[in-house]
Amino acid sequence: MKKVILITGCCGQVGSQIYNHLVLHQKAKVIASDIKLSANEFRIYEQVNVLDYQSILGVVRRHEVTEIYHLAAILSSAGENDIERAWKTNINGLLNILNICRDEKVSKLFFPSSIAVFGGEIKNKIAKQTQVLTPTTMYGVSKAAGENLCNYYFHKFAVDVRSIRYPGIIGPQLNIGGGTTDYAVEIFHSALGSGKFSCFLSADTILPMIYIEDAIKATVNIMQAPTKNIKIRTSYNLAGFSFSPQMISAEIKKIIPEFVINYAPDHRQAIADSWPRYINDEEAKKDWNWSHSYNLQLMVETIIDEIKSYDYQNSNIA
Ligand code: AKB
Repeated sequence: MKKVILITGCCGQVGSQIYNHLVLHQKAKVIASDIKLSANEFRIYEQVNVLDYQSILGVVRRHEVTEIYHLAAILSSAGENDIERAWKTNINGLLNILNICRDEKVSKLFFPSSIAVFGGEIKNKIAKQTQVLTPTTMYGVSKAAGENLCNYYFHKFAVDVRSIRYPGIIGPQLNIGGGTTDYAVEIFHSALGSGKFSCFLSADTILPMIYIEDAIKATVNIMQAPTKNIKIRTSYNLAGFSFSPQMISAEIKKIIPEFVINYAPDHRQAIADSWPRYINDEEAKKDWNWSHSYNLQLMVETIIDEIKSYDYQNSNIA
């Protein structure tokens, strides 16, 4: 059977890069979709609102979709501005996708969860796989519920759904929005533009992060792993490396010595403070052989080189 992959939320940071990766590396027809009216950068594009069951069903049937990467979501900071919209998009959207996977025999589904599922008391600020989930944002609440929904559909209806708790994903592309970790993307564009950056988190706020290439590698790896290796059907912890605004600005200054950062924490500080600083991802390492390749220094060097060589301000996609 021919592999046909549908990506929802394809205009976003992760969707656009997964699209690039799958188009380049897999023998598959890849269909990009998003709520936006049109997106010329994709070969096959469908405008889809994940809350519109019939329109997703139409796309899945028309293209005979065999796998879905469901990336459409409202992130942590944006979600707090309209909690009902965040809940509906993140949960009703997922439910539509899960039902379609079950009924249309879509063979695999990827669901991104997040470090935002954590909150409250976390010993030494290191989140274990089995951490009790007490999220502090509607995004985190919806992702924690989404993980359980996925687990339920796997056990009840045999939907082969695989999931990762993404740390903050950092890359050169500017198509981010609504996240608490967005500062660590914006900082590069300011450093290379005006040379100044006003950071909305305090200097010492350490958060778990990952370079986008590693995040894409993890996503593809978990989707390709043999079914028997996927022991966790809620969501796997995933770690790259952890850093604070002060630490990343020190790395940037090694390359751009005149760079100036100042700190003006806003409402996102409380969200960041509720998250762990470090992630224990032993299960992902053990079950599907996960390891990350980038550290802070390599990521900073790579992103600065990439931004210098490409006009990201005017493009959604590399
Ligand atoms: C956010 O900041 O909301 C996201 C996330 C950590 O899931 N980047």
